[in-house]
Amino acid sequence: MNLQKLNEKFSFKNKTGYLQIKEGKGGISVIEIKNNQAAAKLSFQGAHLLSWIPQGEQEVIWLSDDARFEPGKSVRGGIPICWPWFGAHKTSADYPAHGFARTTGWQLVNARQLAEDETEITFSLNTENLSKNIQKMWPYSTLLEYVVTIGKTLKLALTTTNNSHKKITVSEALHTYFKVDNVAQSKVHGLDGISYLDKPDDFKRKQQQGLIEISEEVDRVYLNTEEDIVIENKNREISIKKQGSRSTVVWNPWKEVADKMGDLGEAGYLQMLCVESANAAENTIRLNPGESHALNVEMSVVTRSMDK
Ligand code: TA6
Repeated sequence: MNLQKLNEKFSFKNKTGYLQIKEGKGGISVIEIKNNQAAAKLSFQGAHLLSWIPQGEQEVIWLSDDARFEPGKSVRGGIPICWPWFGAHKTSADYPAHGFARTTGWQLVNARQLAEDETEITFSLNTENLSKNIQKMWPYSTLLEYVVTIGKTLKLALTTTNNSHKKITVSEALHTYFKVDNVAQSKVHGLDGISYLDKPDDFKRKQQQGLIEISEEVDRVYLNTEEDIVIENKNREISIKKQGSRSTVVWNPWKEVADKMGDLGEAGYLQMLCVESANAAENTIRLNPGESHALNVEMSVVTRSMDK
């Protein structure tokens, strides 16, 4: 559907806010949303949330200054949807890391204002409608629905429905890049005592001792945990609550890896911290024909005045 038709169908503007659809960088359509509680931006490619600014707060989501917006290319920052596999594909090294959902065009199904003045966006991705190349990688008819509710909190609901006649296994992550003043002064609460796979140390299984602090590359898949997470950074706390997610991934590339990646911008790695609500490794999801699974996340932010 072209921009004009999309706006005829979904855009609105009233005293409490607006929703409009514009052509973004790389010719990729972007939804811009504003209501009394927050502002947000989402890309049609990957149903990729690019920005969320609650009223009275600073931007919560980090987006690289050097992010590349090209059809089929993943964007460095925001909330990429890793699906139907997390990380490298188990058997085919030439398949895209983190699956194909984040680099594919999604359908906008609905956009509406809710009673509490939040804005609810619904995207869907039906693998039956995707390219032959993707269907070769994923030959199972699967429907993905993603409902994003933008307000004082940010609610994300990613639901996978197996419409095929075979059992499917899915690993997934809402790969959120949070914006922090200085990652070296951040503390991640909620994972003390939890086992994790330590990617930089050959995925060795270890146990978290206390808070997570970042002073080098950190790339860990915490397992069998539904714990709430709090990212503490200077005078701001970002809270992440989840349901239907048994893994939490914590990642910061630090300087050497960031420089090699080439799209994190000048010292961008110091302003970002990924805390990802996921189902990965031994927490992979198995769905029989007709079954569904929902991964739900709700984020909120509190900024304390510095003079306390
Ligand atoms: O979630 C952490 C991670 O798996 C890291 O290992 C790193 O690869 C990161 O995702 C970014 O992956 P991408 O494919 O977006 O460059």
